[in-house]
Amino acid sequence: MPDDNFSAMRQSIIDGAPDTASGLAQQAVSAGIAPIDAINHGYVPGMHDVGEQFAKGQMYLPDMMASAEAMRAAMAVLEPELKRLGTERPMAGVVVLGTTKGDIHEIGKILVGTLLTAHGFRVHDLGVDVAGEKFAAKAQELHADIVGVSALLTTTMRNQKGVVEAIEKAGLRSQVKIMVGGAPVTRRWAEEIGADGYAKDAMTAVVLARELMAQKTQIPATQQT
Ligand code: HCB
Repeated sequence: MPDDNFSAMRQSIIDGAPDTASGLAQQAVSAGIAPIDAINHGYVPGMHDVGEQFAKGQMYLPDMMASAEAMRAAMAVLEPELKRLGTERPMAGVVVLGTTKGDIHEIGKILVGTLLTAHGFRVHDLGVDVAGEKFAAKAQELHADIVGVSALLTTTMRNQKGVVEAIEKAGLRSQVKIMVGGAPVTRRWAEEIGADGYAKDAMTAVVLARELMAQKTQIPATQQT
């Protein structure tokens, strides 16, 4: 796809224009463009520009909300395409996903869920503003392999630790792998709170989820003959 189209996608997010964002996504699908390329090269860079402009005081909250709306409009077109790919694959594992307590950012989490689904994972999305106990209860109910926790605010990333603790408290820690992500989150933070891994973006989350599944099925060296 020409770079012009990716630029137009990016601009549709900056402009907070849902109709344009969705129209461009439809064009991309009709042209046989991989949805993940449209997301990675078009729409996500637009969200990053919006974040930077907001941080510099060049954009206000209603603009940021309009941009989020445009992102959702594009995702509504691209998500079914990505999910269709997932149904053609064997089940890779069960993932419970959510944004941590106090935090309503959901775009990144939705993207992670969509890509995991596209790669054969069965994903249960708990939504936003989710307490640790709720993650633990759902993980128990679904016999989840992995819990994925998103946090976009420096004030809410500490609640990721609360999720790790809730899973420990529920006695599930040996069965459930925990991965964390979100703009302020780092690998170091993941280690500090006792999570099993950190992913910087949705595709890395898929790679990490596969690694965590492989770790789960590995026989500990002490039990090998
Ligand atoms: Co929001 N917001 N926001 N916001 N927001 C951020 C996050 C700031 C960085 C903007 C800034 O100042 N530069 C900032 C946080 C500063 C900080 O804490 N250090 C901020 C702020 C301050 C706020 C409010 C407090 C503003 C206010 O009210 N004054 C408020 C908080 C409300 C709350 O949560 N309690 C707020 C509100 C909003 C909305 C509602 C307007 C809107 C969210 C709409 C929605 O999601 N439905 C919004 C948005 C859109 C943003 C920015 C612009 C974009 C976030 C986004 O969608 N990024 C963001 C700026 C930024 O992040 N640069 C800004 C795109 C996605 C694709 O990236 O990082 O979310 P991602 O996800 C990646 C990656 O991290 C990873 O994979 C994803 C896909 O590639 N990943 C995981 C994510 N979760 C994972 C979990 C895993 O297990 C594994 C990988």
